[in-house]
Amino acid sequence: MLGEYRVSLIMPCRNESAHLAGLIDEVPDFYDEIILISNASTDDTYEVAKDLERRYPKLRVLKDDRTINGIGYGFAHMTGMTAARGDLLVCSDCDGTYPIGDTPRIIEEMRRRGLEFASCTRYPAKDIPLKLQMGVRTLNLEIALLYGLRIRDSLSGMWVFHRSVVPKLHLTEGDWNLSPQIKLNAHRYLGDRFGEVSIKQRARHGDTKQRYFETGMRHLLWIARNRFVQD
Ligand SMILES: Nc1nc2c(ncn2[C@@H]2O[C@H](COP(=O)(O)OP(=O)(O)OP(=O)(O)O)[C@@H](O)[C@H]2O)c(=O)[nH]1
Ligand SMILES: [Mg+2]
Repeated sequence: MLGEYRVSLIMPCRNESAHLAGLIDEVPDFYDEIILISNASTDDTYEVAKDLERRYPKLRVLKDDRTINGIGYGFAHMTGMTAARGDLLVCSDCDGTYPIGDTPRIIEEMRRRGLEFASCTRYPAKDIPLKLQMGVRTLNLEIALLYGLRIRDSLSGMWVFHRSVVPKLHLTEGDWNLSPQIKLNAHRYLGDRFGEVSIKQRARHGDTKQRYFETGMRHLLWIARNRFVQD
């Protein structure tokens, strides 16, 4: 609990079995439930998570193996949001990069600024590789030009929001494009009640499997197409 709020942590995971136990062990006590959604894992992520579920009463392990071009990040998040029972939802990667312990500070800032949805921005940051920074900046610029929305981190994977907001977000994207979609729709449907809150990213547990260039190009095209199909 945080004040009057029950808090759910939602984390999609694919092939993260090696560090799941450490990650779950470090989840702060204020979370009332932890929802892990394995998606098309080819290692023993699901089995390891199910084993942890027996030891951690707050942990709920789900499976959603739907994919688009091999990716199911968006499907996993949507499944997690539907299953969540908390008043406040915190979505994050399960690779240790996002500071899930910062939620009390983030909620305090949301309260102060009257936000219903906070996207947690990693930028400006000096320690993120330049090629990733350039990719995110390019997408930020595209969003500013096409949608008139000035945003610092179009690809942040950590969001904090009230559960009542979920139906207003009109999420549909099952692949990585859920990430820009959730921010664009939050801005579109919530207006000033959407905002960014600063966080500091940490080093990833395990090796990355992300295809940065390919994923970036898919985002670039999706953001443009979405602008012209949405009205
Ligand atoms: N459900 C689902 N989750 C995925 C998929 N690919 C990766 N994930 C998970 O989604 C989160 C984000 O994926 P990452 O591989 O960390 O991608 P990234 O954050 O863009 O890149 P790095 O952190 O630099 O590797 C992680 O928790 C992954 O385990 C997928 O296709 N489906
Ligand atoms: Mg990550």
